[in-house]
Amino acid sequence: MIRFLTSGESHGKALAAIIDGFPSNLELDIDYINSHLKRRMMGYGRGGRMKIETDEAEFLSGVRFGKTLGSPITIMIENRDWKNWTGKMASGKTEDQTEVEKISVPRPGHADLVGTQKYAFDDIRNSIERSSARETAARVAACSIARKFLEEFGIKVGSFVESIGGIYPVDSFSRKLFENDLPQDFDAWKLSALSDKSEVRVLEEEQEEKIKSKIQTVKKNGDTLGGTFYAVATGVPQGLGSFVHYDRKLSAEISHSIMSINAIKAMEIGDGFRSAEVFGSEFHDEITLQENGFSRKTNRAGGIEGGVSTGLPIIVRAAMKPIATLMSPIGTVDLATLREIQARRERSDFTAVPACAVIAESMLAWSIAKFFLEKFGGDSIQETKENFMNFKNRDFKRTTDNFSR
Ligand code: EPS
Repeated sequence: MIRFLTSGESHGKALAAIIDGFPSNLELDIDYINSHLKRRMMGYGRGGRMKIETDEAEFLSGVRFGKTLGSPITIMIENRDWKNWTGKMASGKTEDQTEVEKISVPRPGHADLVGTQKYAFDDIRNSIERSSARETAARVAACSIARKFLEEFGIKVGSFVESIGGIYPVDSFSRKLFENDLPQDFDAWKLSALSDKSEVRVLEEEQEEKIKSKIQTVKKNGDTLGGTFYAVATGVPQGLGSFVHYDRKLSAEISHSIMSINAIKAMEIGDGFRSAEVFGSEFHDEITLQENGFSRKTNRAGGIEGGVSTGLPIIVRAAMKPIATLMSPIGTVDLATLREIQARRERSDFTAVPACAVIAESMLAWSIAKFFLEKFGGDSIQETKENFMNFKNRDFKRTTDNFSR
């Protein structure tokens, strides 16, 4: 079983991740991880922090001469902003601690108040630091290993932004995904390559311009925007996950991963919400026979039936709420004076939907890798490959042999 933990505060010295359970001999270099960290930092509408950070990962353990050892992998990412925060984020009992201004005004929509109530803090800064989406840099680094692992089996993960601030594309690409109306050579990387070209990671130029101008207005007004995006995985074999238990359903595993991302308020798999409105005959994907296996005419199920992958692309859509830090703040209560006042202003992003889509790709890769390794196992990548090929070569025959014709 693979697992990972992250640690680190937003303005602390560094972020770290410990990743455990990947087989040995997986080729892994730091540039690969850094390339995904870079994608997470992009996006029109980010705040001043992104000018300070140029995230670079470093291996502290688990990798030797460019290959995994099978032992826990530790990755560290330094916070370049730390040098500006050493006093305010000191771990020792420093004498000037009393001079550090304590925050007593919680921002609505952030973890400020709930965190302060929960952990009995006397300074909201203590909540802000770990609840910040800065933590997702460590996740993207950790999940890059899952991504690289999946690549070995032809599984590709990508994403695109569907909307920001309610501005949707004219031509919905998601319909093409659901109707299986895709070019023969379609894969998730091609989708990401297209969206990565856009500063807001959308697929339409005209939509990009409209979104950028809305972000500019929002900046002027001291407001923020959320949005929706898709994360897609192609090349996933049939048979990952199971219907036998709630925690073995691939859909449940993926939902957990996506809903764990900061500021995500909703998600669906395939054409999930629309499924509630249409006839069964309009929704369910007809089964077809292909040369060496089964397929589906359409993919409204988003690649998962009964908690098990069907072999078609896995399609996830999620909604991110607007950033909770507002330059034109809304009402809150000062915990020190118990007066109702306006929330604090704090440096932040105006929108982070493009980055969030990259984080969702990463978490999707993690969930798929987790269930893939559960099915195929292996202590070394060679062993995993043997197990996988054995399954793949016999997949169709195994099913059909059981039926007499
Ligand atoms: C964040 C606030 C901003 C963001 C940060 C998430 O940081 P700061 O408070 O330092 O200006 O830039 O995101 C990142 C640092 C990052 O790497 O994504 C928040 O409050 O969640």
